[in-house]
Amino acid sequence: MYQLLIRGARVDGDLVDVAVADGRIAEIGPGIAGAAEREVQAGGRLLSPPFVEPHIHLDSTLTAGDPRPNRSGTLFEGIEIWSERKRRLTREDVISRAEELLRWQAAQGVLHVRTHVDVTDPELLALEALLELKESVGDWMDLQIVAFPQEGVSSYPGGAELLEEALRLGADVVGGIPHYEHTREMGVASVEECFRIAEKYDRPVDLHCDETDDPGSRFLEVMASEALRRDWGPRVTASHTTAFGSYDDAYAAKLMGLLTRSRIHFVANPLINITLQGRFDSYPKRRGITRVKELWQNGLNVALGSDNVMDPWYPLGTGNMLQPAHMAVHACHMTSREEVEACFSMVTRGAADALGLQDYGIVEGGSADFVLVDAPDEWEAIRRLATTTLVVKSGRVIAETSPARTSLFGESIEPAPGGAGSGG
Ligand code: 17E
Ligand code: FE2
Repeated sequence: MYQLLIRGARVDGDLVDVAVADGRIAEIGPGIAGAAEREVQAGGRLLSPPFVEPHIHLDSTLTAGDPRPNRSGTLFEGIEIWSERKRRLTREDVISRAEELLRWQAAQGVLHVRTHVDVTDPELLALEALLELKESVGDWMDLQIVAFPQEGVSSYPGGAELLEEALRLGADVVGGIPHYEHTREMGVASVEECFRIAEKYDRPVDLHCDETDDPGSRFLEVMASEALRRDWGPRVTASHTTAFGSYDDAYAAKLMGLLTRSRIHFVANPLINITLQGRFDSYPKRRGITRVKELWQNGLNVALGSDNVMDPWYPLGTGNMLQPAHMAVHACHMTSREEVEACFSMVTRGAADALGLQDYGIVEGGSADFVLVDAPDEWEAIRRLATTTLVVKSGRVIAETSPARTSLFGESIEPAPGGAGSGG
């Protein structure tokens, strides 16, 4: 007796059944015989490994408008507003908002989340709250916590000590923000300090890096060089790197050579990058997004994150990973079939790789973590911003959603005349 049997799902283009026993995938293949405690007719829907959120700020989520909206729409005003809101944080406030967002994400098929948490706070209150939350949601959500010094490592009084204390308390990843430090030299020093702490506590590094339109912001080269020197590429992530979209092509070509040798990971946050950047431009207005397409074409791993949901930096969002994927298709010119499929991978497999996840994917013997999406393939999932109808964690169905069904003049109508993915 299987725990769960999914019938007629699309896996890597094949129509198969997937049988689950003891929380693991027991068998994948056509027409599996046998009974199960629960059988689900997938109707040809895409069965994907779970969505992975590689970059979000759970300490600030669901505070939009409090104490005031971000009128300029810039990163800097967002940091000022957050700095005010931060003084009023309580353990209950952080836990309830962060948990609410994790529940939204789990309901939409996200089972792994890497959150940044601001540690430029002498009390480390949000960090302690999220460490507690990480334990209490562990049954259904795999949470990684990045110690993120929002107001600087070198520039904030005691910033380096607070960052190190966060690692001592149990943060999983070392964060940083070199472009926000007072001077170029302090930025370089902060990157070196982040790597020193990461080495000492044997933790990965994930820095907010060059999140600006200033083409003079060149800390990515410092990160890549530090990673290369230690042969640490796979445990280093450069988040945002929006200035890379403003570098001239001669410098970009040199940098790309260093990046491919370093093998570090990238996280772009297209919803937020396209909203926060370009705010100091008149026209033409820059897109303010890193070179997602070129990084991907050069074989580097790129993941896409939400970054923010309803906070001082971004007033919208639901935590649905198809939204940043959809935005990347547009803002990064990823419109061919292969490119759209790559954008889907950037919120699943690519994000899992950036987070260093083991035991991820639809394989016999692997953990039974997967989702059913109301579309026949990845292209259609993004095109339709399709509903995730079923979320399975360790063989247990934890969320179910009925997709919207529409009739026009009394007859049912689908957003996909012609069926599976006619585009590309
Ligand atoms: N803080 C920061 O420095 N950059 C961001 N994109 C967010 C917070 C959301
Ligand atoms: Fe961020």
